[in-house]
Amino acid sequence: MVKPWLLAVALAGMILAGPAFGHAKLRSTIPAADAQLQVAPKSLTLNFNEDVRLAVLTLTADGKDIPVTVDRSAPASPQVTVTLPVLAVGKYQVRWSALSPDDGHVSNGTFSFAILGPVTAPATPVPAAATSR
Ligand SMILES: [Cu+2]
Repeated sequence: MVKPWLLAVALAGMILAGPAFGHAKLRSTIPAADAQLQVAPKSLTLNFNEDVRLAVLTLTADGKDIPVTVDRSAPASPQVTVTLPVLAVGKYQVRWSALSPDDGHVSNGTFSFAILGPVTAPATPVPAAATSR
């Protein structure tokens, strides 16, 4: 007779061993989901639990699509970063879809973040040589 706790341990072990069989899971993002930002982010980073190829990434603000370029030829990686255009104050929704090259599975999800402002132009560091006194 198998003791219930032993079964639970065995199940937990199977779940922990899961990544080899599972779909790519989004672990974290920069900016984080539901972040309230003072400054517009210049890029968006998605961290997954395994190598992925980003298939789709759409950014919408108030129902309007913000064009974002996804490099689909980039090598599979657990971390994917896309460059963002200059973003205004507002609420943004990110919709992503990622392919796991290992098993061909696609996972997807959405998250949002907000830029509260004030939004200044992207801070471009002044080249040291250009500052004259
Ligand atoms: Cu899978």
